[in-house]
Amino acid sequence: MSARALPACLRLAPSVRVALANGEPVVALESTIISHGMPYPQNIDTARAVEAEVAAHGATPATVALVDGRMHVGLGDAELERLARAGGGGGAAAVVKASRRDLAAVLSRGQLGATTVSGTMVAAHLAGIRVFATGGIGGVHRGAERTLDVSADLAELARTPVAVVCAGAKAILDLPKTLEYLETCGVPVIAYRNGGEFPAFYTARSGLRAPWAMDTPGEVASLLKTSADLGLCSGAVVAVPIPAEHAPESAAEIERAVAAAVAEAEARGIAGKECTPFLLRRVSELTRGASLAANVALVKNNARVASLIAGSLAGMAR
Ligand code: PSU
Ligand code: MN
Repeated sequence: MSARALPACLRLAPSVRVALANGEPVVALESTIISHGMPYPQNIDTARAVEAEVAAHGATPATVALVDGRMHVGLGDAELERLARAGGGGGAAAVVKASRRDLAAVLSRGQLGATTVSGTMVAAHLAGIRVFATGGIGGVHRGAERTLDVSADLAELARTPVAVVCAGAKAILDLPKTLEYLETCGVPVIAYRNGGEFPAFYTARSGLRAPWAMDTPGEVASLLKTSADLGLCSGAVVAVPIPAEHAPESAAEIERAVAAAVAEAEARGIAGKECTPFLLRRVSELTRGASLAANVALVKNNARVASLIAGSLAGMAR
Protein backbone atom coordinates (compact mmCIF):
# COMPACT_ATOMS: atom_id res chain seq x y z
CA MET A 1 0.00 0.00 0.00
CA SER A 2 1.09 3.58 -0.48
CA ALA A 3 2.84 5.49 2.27
CA ARG A 4 0.04 8.07 2.28
CA ALA A 5 -1.05 8.75 5.85
CA LEU A 6 -4.58 7.63 6.55
CA PRO A 7 -6.97 9.94 8.41
CA ALA A 8 -7.10 9.20 12.13
CA CYS A 9 -10.83 8.47 12.03
CA LEU A 10 -10.52 5.87 9.25
CA ARG A 11 -10.81 2.29 10.53
CA LEU A 12 -9.99 -0.56 8.18
CA ALA A 13 -11.24 -3.99 9.23
CA PRO A 14 -8.28 -6.38 9.68
CA SER A 15 -9.41 -8.47 6.68
CA VAL A 16 -9.51 -5.35 4.50
CA ARG A 17 -6.17 -4.08 5.75
CA VAL A 18 -4.46 -7.41 5.01
CA ALA A 19 -6.04 -7.77 1.57
CA LEU A 20 -5.01 -4.25 0.54
CA ALA A 21 -1.49 -4.69 1.89
CA ASN A 22 -1.15 -7.90 -0.16
CA GLY A 23 -2.56 -6.34 -3.32
CA GLU A 24 -5.57 -8.67 -3.20
CA PRO A 25 -8.97 -7.63 -4.58
CA VAL A 26 -11.30 -5.69 -2.28
CA VAL A 27 -14.84 -4.56 -3.10
CA ALA A 28 -16.42 -1.66 -1.22
CA LEU A 29 -20.12 -1.85 -0.38
CA GLU A 30 -22.43 0.94 0.79
CA SER A 31 -24.72 0.98 3.81
CA THR A 32 -27.54 3.37 2.85
CA ILE A 33 -29.04 0.56 0.81
CA ILE A 34 -29.22 -1.37 4.11
CA SER A 35 -30.56 1.42 6.32
CA HIS A 36 -32.73 3.41 3.93
CA GLY A 37 -33.10 1.27 0.80
CA MET A 38 -34.77 -1.86 2.10
CA PRO A 39 -37.02 -2.96 5.00
CA TYR A 40 -35.88 -5.20 7.85
CA PRO A 41 -35.10 -8.11 7.67
CA GLN A 42 -34.59 -8.18 3.90
CA ASN A 43 -31.92 -5.52 4.36
CA ILE A 44 -29.74 -7.54 6.73
CA ASP A 45 -30.25 -10.73 4.71
CA THR A 46 -29.17 -8.87 1.58
CA ALA A 47 -26.19 -7.24 3.27
CA ARG A 48 -24.91 -10.64 4.38
CA ALA A 49 -25.64 -12.29 1.04
CA VAL A 50 -23.82 -9.54 -0.85
CA GLU A 51 -20.74 -9.88 1.36
CA ALA A 52 -20.84 -13.66 0.82
CA GLU A 53 -21.11 -13.15 -2.94
CA VAL A 54 -17.99 -10.97 -2.93
CA ALA A 55 -16.06 -13.53 -0.88
CA ALA A 56 -17.27 -16.39 -3.11
CA HIS A 57 -15.75 -14.62 -6.10
CA GLY A 58 -12.32 -14.14 -4.59
CA ALA A 59 -12.51 -10.63 -3.17
CA THR A 60 -12.72 -9.18 0.34
CA PRO A 61 -15.95 -7.28 1.11
CA ALA A 62 -15.63 -3.85 2.73
CA THR A 63 -18.98 -2.43 3.79
CA VAL A 64 -18.65 1.24 4.77
CA ALA A 65 -20.46 3.01 7.62
CA LEU A 66 -19.90 5.76 10.18
CA VAL A 67 -19.94 4.34 13.70
CA ASP A 68 -19.12 6.19 16.93
CA GLY A 69 -17.02 8.84 15.22
CA ARG A 70 -15.09 6.43 13.01
CA MET A 71 -15.34 5.86 9.28
CA HIS A 72 -15.37 2.06 9.11
CA VAL A 73 -14.27 0.27 5.95
CA GLY A 74 -15.26 -3.34 6.56
CA LEU A 75 -17.94 -4.08 9.15
CA GLY A 76 -18.54 -6.93 11.55
CA ASP A 77 -21.88 -8.70 11.68
CA ALA A 78 -22.96 -6.84 14.82
CA GLU A 79 -22.48 -3.50 13.05
CA LEU A 80 -24.40 -4.69 9.98
CA GLU A 81 -27.25 -5.76 12.23
CA ARG A 82 -27.19 -2.42 14.06
CA LEU A 83 -27.49 -0.50 10.78
CA ALA A 84 -30.23 -2.79 9.50
CA ARG A 85 -32.31 -2.43 12.66
CA ALA A 86 -31.75 1.32 13.04
CA GLY A 87 -32.99 1.83 9.50
CA GLY A 88 -35.22 -0.75 7.92
CA GLY A 89 -38.04 1.61 7.08
CA GLY A 90 -39.10 2.15 10.71
CA GLY A 91 -36.66 4.11 12.81
CA ALA A 92 -34.52 5.48 10.01
CA ALA A 93 -33.98 8.65 12.09
CA ALA A 94 -31.62 6.64 14.30
CA VAL A 95 -29.20 6.37 11.41
CA VAL A 96 -28.23 9.30 9.21
CA LYS A 97 -28.12 8.84 5.45
CA ALA A 98 -24.66 10.27 4.78
CA SER A 99 -23.45 11.58 1.46
CA ARG A 100 -20.16 13.53 1.13
CA ARG A 101 -21.65 16.67 2.65
CA ASP A 102 -22.70 14.81 5.81
CA LEU A 103 -19.48 12.88 6.53
CA ALA A 104 -17.73 15.44 8.73
CA ALA A 105 -20.85 16.36 10.69
CA VAL A 106 -21.87 12.77 11.42
CA LEU A 107 -18.32 11.76 12.39
CA SER A 108 -17.65 14.78 14.58
CA ARG A 109 -20.93 14.24 16.45
CA GLY A 110 -20.34 10.51 16.78
CA GLN A 111 -23.68 9.66 15.18
CA LEU A 112 -24.51 6.44 13.38
CA GLY A 113 -24.27 7.06 9.65
CA ALA A 114 -24.99 4.95 6.59
CA THR A 115 -22.99 6.02 3.57
CA THR A 116 -24.58 6.61 0.18
CA VAL A 117 -22.74 6.02 -3.07
CA SER A 118 -20.97 9.37 -2.75
CA GLY A 119 -20.05 8.84 0.92
CA THR A 120 -18.86 5.31 0.23
CA MET A 121 -16.73 6.46 -2.71
CA VAL A 122 -14.96 8.95 -0.45
CA ALA A 123 -14.20 6.22 2.10
CA ALA A 124 -13.15 3.67 -0.51
CA HIS A 125 -10.76 6.13 -2.10
CA LEU A 126 -9.22 7.05 1.27
CA ALA A 127 -8.70 3.35 1.98
CA GLY A 128 -7.23 2.65 -1.46
CA ILE A 129 -10.16 0.58 -2.81
CA ARG A 130 -10.92 1.04 -6.49
CA VAL A 131 -14.07 -1.02 -7.06
CA PHE A 132 -17.44 -0.60 -5.35
CA ALA A 133 -20.69 -2.51 -5.85
CA THR A 134 -24.21 -1.30 -5.17
CA GLY A 135 -27.75 -1.50 -6.56
CA GLY A 136 -28.13 1.72 -8.46
CA ILE A 137 -26.48 5.11 -8.36
CA GLY A 138 -28.44 8.23 -7.60
CA GLY A 139 -28.94 10.56 -10.55
CA VAL A 140 -30.96 13.42 -11.97
CA HIS A 141 -34.48 13.22 -10.57
CA ARG A 142 -37.59 13.43 -12.72
CA GLY A 143 -38.69 17.07 -12.64
CA ALA A 144 -35.13 18.26 -11.90
CA GLU A 145 -35.69 21.18 -14.30
CA ARG A 146 -37.93 22.57 -11.52
CA THR A 147 -36.38 21.11 -8.34
CA LEU A 148 -32.69 20.93 -9.30
CA ASP A 149 -32.61 17.59 -7.43
CA VAL A 150 -29.45 15.95 -8.73
CA SER A 151 -27.83 13.26 -6.59
CA ALA A 152 -24.45 14.02 -5.04
CA ASP A 153 -23.43 10.64 -6.45
CA LEU A 154 -22.93 12.23 -9.87
CA ALA A 155 -20.64 14.99 -8.63
CA GLU A 156 -18.69 12.38 -6.69
CA LEU A 157 -18.22 10.23 -9.78
CA ALA A 158 -16.70 13.27 -11.44
CA ARG A 159 -14.06 13.77 -8.78
CA THR A 160 -13.24 10.43 -7.12
CA PRO A 161 -11.49 7.56 -8.93
CA VAL A 162 -13.63 4.63 -7.81
CA ALA A 163 -15.57 2.41 -10.21
CA VAL A 164 -19.21 1.90 -9.23
CA VAL A 165 -20.67 -1.38 -10.41
CA CYS A 166 -24.46 -0.98 -10.46
CA ALA A 167 -27.56 -1.79 -12.48
CA GLY A 168 -27.53 1.74 -13.88
CA ALA A 169 -29.30 4.61 -12.17
CA LYS A 170 -32.45 3.83 -10.22
CA ALA A 171 -35.53 3.72 -12.43
CA ILE A 172 -37.20 6.37 -10.27
CA LEU A 173 -34.86 8.87 -11.95
CA ASP A 174 -34.64 10.64 -15.30
CA LEU A 175 -32.21 8.34 -17.08
CA PRO A 176 -31.52 10.45 -20.21
CA LYS A 177 -30.69 13.48 -18.06
CA THR A 178 -28.53 11.32 -15.79
CA LEU A 179 -26.47 10.16 -18.79
CA GLU A 180 -26.16 13.75 -20.01
CA TYR A 181 -24.88 14.88 -16.62
CA LEU A 182 -22.31 12.08 -16.49
CA GLU A 183 -21.13 13.02 -19.97
CA THR A 184 -20.70 16.64 -18.88
CA CYS A 185 -18.68 15.51 -15.87
CA GLY A 186 -16.41 13.29 -17.94
CA VAL A 187 -17.48 10.03 -16.32
CA PRO A 188 -17.19 6.92 -18.49
CA VAL A 189 -20.37 4.81 -18.47
CA ILE A 190 -19.88 1.21 -19.52
CA ALA A 191 -22.78 -1.07 -20.41
CA TYR A 192 -21.58 -4.48 -19.26
CA ARG A 193 -22.80 -7.44 -21.34
CA ASN A 194 -25.96 -5.62 -22.42
CA GLY A 195 -25.47 -5.01 -26.13
CA GLY A 196 -24.40 -1.41 -25.45
CA GLU A 197 -27.69 -0.48 -23.82
CA PHE A 198 -27.78 1.40 -20.51
CA PRO A 199 -29.81 -0.81 -18.14
CA ALA A 200 -32.81 0.61 -16.29
CA PHE A 201 -32.20 -0.84 -12.80
CA TYR A 202 -35.25 -3.13 -12.36
CA THR A 203 -35.12 -4.07 -16.02
CA ALA A 204 -32.29 -4.55 -18.52
CA ARG A 205 -33.73 -2.23 -21.15
CA SER A 206 -33.92 1.55 -21.11
CA GLY A 207 -33.81 2.22 -24.82
CA LEU A 208 -30.74 4.41 -24.16
CA ARG A 209 -27.25 3.76 -25.47
CA ALA A 210 -24.33 3.81 -23.07
CA PRO A 211 -21.20 5.44 -24.49
CA TRP A 212 -19.17 2.26 -23.98
CA ALA A 213 -19.93 -1.45 -24.19
CA MET A 214 -17.73 -4.11 -22.62
CA ASP A 215 -18.17 -7.83 -22.10
CA THR A 216 -15.36 -8.99 -19.82
CA PRO A 217 -13.98 -8.03 -16.40
CA GLY A 218 -10.54 -7.68 -18.02
CA GLU A 219 -11.73 -5.01 -20.45
CA VAL A 220 -13.23 -2.98 -17.62
CA ALA A 221 -10.15 -3.41 -15.43
CA SER A 222 -7.96 -2.29 -18.31
CA LEU A 223 -10.04 0.89 -18.72
CA LEU A 224 -9.77 1.60 -14.99
CA LYS A 225 -6.04 1.04 -14.97
CA THR A 226 -5.58 3.31 -17.98
CA SER A 227 -7.73 6.01 -16.40
CA ALA A 228 -5.56 5.85 -13.27
CA ASP A 229 -2.34 5.89 -15.31
CA LEU A 230 -3.54 9.07 -16.98
CA GLY A 231 -4.20 10.64 -13.61
CA LEU A 232 -7.86 11.20 -14.44
CA CYS A 233 -9.46 11.62 -11.07
CA SER A 234 -12.93 10.65 -12.20
CA GLY A 235 -14.69 7.43 -11.36
CA ALA A 236 -16.59 5.16 -13.72
CA VAL A 237 -20.06 3.65 -13.91
CA VAL A 238 -20.12 -0.04 -14.80
CA ALA A 239 -23.77 -0.67 -15.61
CA VAL A 240 -24.76 -4.33 -15.35
CA PRO A 241 -28.25 -5.50 -16.40
CA ILE A 242 -30.35 -7.42 -13.91
CA PRO A 243 -30.11 -11.13 -14.78
CA ALA A 244 -33.06 -12.09 -17.00
CA GLU A 245 -34.30 -14.73 -14.57
CA HIS A 246 -34.68 -12.11 -11.84
CA ALA A 247 -36.25 -9.30 -13.85
CA PRO A 248 -39.82 -8.53 -12.78
CA GLU A 249 -42.45 -10.13 -15.00
CA SER A 250 -43.97 -6.82 -16.01
CA ALA A 251 -41.72 -3.86 -16.79
CA ALA A 252 -44.91 -1.86 -17.46
CA GLU A 253 -46.18 -2.54 -13.93
CA ILE A 254 -42.89 -1.26 -12.47
CA GLU A 255 -43.05 1.90 -14.59
CA ARG A 256 -46.65 2.55 -13.56
CA ALA A 257 -45.66 2.18 -9.92
CA VAL A 258 -42.69 4.52 -10.35
CA ALA A 259 -44.87 7.16 -12.01
CA ALA A 260 -47.46 6.89 -9.23
CA ALA A 261 -44.80 7.09 -6.51
CA VAL A 262 -43.14 10.13 -8.11
CA ALA A 263 -46.52 11.90 -8.33
CA GLU A 264 -47.26 11.04 -4.70
CA ALA A 265 -43.88 12.32 -3.52
CA GLU A 266 -44.53 15.60 -5.29
CA ALA A 267 -48.05 15.94 -3.91
CA ARG A 268 -46.78 15.30 -0.38
CA GLY A 269 -43.84 17.67 -0.78
CA ILE A 270 -41.22 15.00 -0.18
CA ALA A 271 -37.86 16.36 -1.23
CA GLY A 272 -34.14 16.33 -0.52
CA LYS A 273 -32.59 13.20 0.95
CA GLU A 274 -35.98 11.71 1.88
CA CYS A 275 -36.99 11.47 -1.76
CA THR A 276 -35.12 8.34 -2.85
CA PRO A 277 -35.95 6.21 0.24
CA PHE A 278 -39.62 7.21 -0.07
CA LEU A 279 -39.77 6.30 -3.76
CA LEU A 280 -38.07 2.93 -3.27
CA ARG A 281 -40.48 2.05 -0.47
CA ARG A 282 -43.60 3.15 -2.35
CA VAL A 283 -42.60 1.32 -5.54
CA SER A 284 -42.05 -1.83 -3.49
CA GLU A 285 -45.47 -1.46 -1.85
CA LEU A 286 -47.22 -0.75 -5.15
CA THR A 287 -45.60 -3.76 -6.86
CA ARG A 288 -46.29 -5.99 -3.83
CA GLY A 289 -42.60 -6.61 -3.31
CA ALA A 290 -41.66 -7.35 -6.92
CA SER A 291 -39.33 -4.35 -7.12
CA LEU A 292 -37.69 -5.28 -3.81
CA ALA A 293 -37.05 -8.85 -4.98
CA ALA A 294 -35.48 -7.49 -8.17
CA ASN A 295 -33.39 -5.02 -6.16
CA VAL A 296 -32.00 -7.82 -3.97
CA ALA A 297 -31.15 -9.98 -6.98
CA LEU A 298 -29.42 -7.24 -8.93
CA VAL A 299 -27.25 -6.12 -6.00
CA LYS A 300 -25.93 -9.66 -5.59
CA ASN A 301 -25.19 -9.90 -9.29
CA ASN A 302 -23.40 -6.54 -9.22
CA ALA A 303 -21.30 -7.74 -6.28
CA ARG A 304 -20.25 -10.77 -8.30
CA VAL A 305 -19.25 -8.69 -11.34
CA ALA A 306 -17.41 -6.15 -9.15
CA SER A 307 -15.41 -8.94 -7.54
CA LEU A 308 -14.32 -10.24 -10.94
CA ILE A 309 -13.29 -6.73 -12.04
CA ALA A 310 -11.40 -6.15 -8.77
CA GLY A 311 -9.67 -9.51 -9.25
CA SER A 312 -8.62 -8.61 -12.76
CA LEU A 313 -7.39 -5.19 -11.64
CA ALA A 314 -5.37 -6.72 -8.80
CA GLY A 315 -3.80 -9.13 -11.30
CA MET A 316 -2.66 -6.24 -13.51
CA ALA A 317 -0.72 -4.64 -10.68
CA ARG A 318 1.33 -7.79 -10.09
N1 PSU B 1 -29.18 1.64 -4.68
C1 PSU B 1 -30.19 0.86 -4.20
N2 PSU B 1 -30.88 1.33 -3.09
C2 PSU B 1 -30.53 2.51 -2.44
C3 PSU B 1 -29.47 3.31 -2.96
C4 PSU B 1 -28.83 2.82 -4.08
O1 PSU B 1 -30.48 -0.21 -4.76
O2 PSU B 1 -31.14 2.85 -1.44
C5 PSU B 1 -29.06 4.62 -2.27
C6 PSU B 1 -27.58 4.88 -2.53
O3 PSU B 1 -26.98 5.06 -1.28
C7 PSU B 1 -27.55 6.13 -3.34
C8 PSU B 1 -28.72 6.87 -2.77
O4 PSU B 1 -26.33 6.82 -3.20
O5 PSU B 1 -29.70 5.82 -2.71
C9 PSU B 1 -29.10 8.05 -3.63
O6 PSU B 1 -29.80 8.97 -2.84
P1 PSU B 1 -30.04 10.47 -3.40
O7 PSU B 1 -30.95 10.31 -4.58
O8 PSU B 1 -30.70 11.20 -2.24
O9 PSU B 1 -28.71 11.05 -3.75
MN1 MN C 1 -31.38 14.45 -4.04
